Amino acid sequence: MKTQKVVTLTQFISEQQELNPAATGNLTRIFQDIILAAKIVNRDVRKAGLVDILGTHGTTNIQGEEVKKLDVMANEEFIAALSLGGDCCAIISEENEEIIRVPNSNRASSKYIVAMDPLDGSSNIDVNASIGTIFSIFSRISPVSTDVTLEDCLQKGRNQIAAGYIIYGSSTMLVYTTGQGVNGFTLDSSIGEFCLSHPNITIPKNGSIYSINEGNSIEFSDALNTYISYCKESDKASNRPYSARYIGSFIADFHRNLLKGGIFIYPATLSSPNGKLRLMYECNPLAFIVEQAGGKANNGTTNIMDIIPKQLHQRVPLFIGSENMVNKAEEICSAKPL
Ligand code: AHM
Ligand code: MG
Repeated sequence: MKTQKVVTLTQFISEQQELNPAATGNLTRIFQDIILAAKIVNRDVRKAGLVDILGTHGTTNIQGEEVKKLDVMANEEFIAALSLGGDCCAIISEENEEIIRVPNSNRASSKYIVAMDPLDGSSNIDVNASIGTIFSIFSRISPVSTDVTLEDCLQKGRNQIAAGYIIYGSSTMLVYTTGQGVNGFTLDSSIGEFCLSHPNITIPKNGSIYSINEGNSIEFSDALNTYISYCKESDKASNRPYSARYIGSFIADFHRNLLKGGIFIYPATLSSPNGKLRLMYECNPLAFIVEQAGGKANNGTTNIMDIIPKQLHQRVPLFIGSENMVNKAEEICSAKPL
């Protein structure tokens, strides 16, 4: 019987590091922190359906401990793992208004800043749909011996050193890039390891899925509604009409479109002119991944990773996915802007 070689995420990262003579190993260590937190959050997410049995948020469970909401728990797990590791000096989290400055992060290796959405799509927990963690890693600009500044944290997406996400779906996967392609690892819970399952992920240049909350179309620009009508037209050559697929959990919608080809849009609307999704820890990391996979992400006109952030929790409109689909949406939308 032929046995297949299993490559774990830890092995894969170490091998990648050995190929890079300039690597110091610090990034590898920060990944270890993220992997540990991901496994803990995965364990908690898998117990989500038992919340009613074990206690709900604000109550105590059968062990007499206070039960926290899953997104609060995930935030605490990631902050704890990143703070203990010693290579991260600051964290930007969707759950925290301010920069989290990691105490005692004055080691020479403590140069990384991590921006994260610890549990995206958390409104889907109650209905057992996929949710995810998104992360983006970049280096501070100021010297390590000084306090981390706002300028260190407000860097454009082009400066990302690594980015990734964990999807807690029918299986749990970690997908990441360090700028040398995109690889996906599935958690084998029997051995507690993420194993390489999706090497060198590429997104098809053309897809046949469009993902947008069309219920808001009364608030969309005329140009965007023209693009949506385009998606529904019949044209065999371009695979139209496209299929509409929208779960309302960004990672789940993104992951499907990454593997199958498609476009995800969270646009500007009349009541939310900057859209809903956050630049630093939702749009930038997935823009890095999609670009590394051969796709594209913009805000309708500008590449997401070229946007200079002005605020930690800044929102931006987002068009992301298969390159030709994003180009077409841009072409139609730029003809008739909002
Ligand atoms: P969250 O960070 O509060 O979970 O919100 C982000 C989520 C995304 O996962 C998803 O794409 C979007 O909100 C769905 O929004 P809407 O319900 O407006 O379509
Ligand atoms: Mg979110």
